[in-house]
Amino acid sequence: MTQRVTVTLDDDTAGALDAFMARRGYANRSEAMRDLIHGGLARAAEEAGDPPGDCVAVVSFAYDHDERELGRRLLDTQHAHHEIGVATLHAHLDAHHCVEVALLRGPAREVRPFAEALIAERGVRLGRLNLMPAPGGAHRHDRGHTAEPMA
Ligand code: NI
Repeated sequence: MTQRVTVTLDDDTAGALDAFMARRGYANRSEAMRDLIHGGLARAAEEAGDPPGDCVAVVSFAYDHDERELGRRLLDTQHAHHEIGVATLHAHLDAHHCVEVALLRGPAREVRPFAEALIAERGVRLGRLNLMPAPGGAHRHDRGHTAEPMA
């Protein structure tokens, strides 16, 4: 189901919208405005607090491979939170610089502090956290709880 909403924009705002669409490659205004509305609503939801159920989070950051013990500290921190880590992508950008993307899933009260701690590590730069409610809501954390012990 969709609804048609008519919006009146002053010329400056319409011009800014057209410039935004040109920069991002949008073909029509409805699509651009939908994305802008979704972005604004997501920010508003974030200001209102984290979702009560599970969330999915993408943490991205860059760091200097030469920073003393940093790679090791990041790895240790992630192992200590293995139950909310889903996947990690690491790329060696050049001889010194790494970029990492960690995908997390779990209760926001666990995911957010962990993500913020990663970003706050000394030597970590350009840290960004994108946290969203998990599609499908709560998720049973049965990994590691129901598995038979390894022989
Ligand atoms: Ni690397």
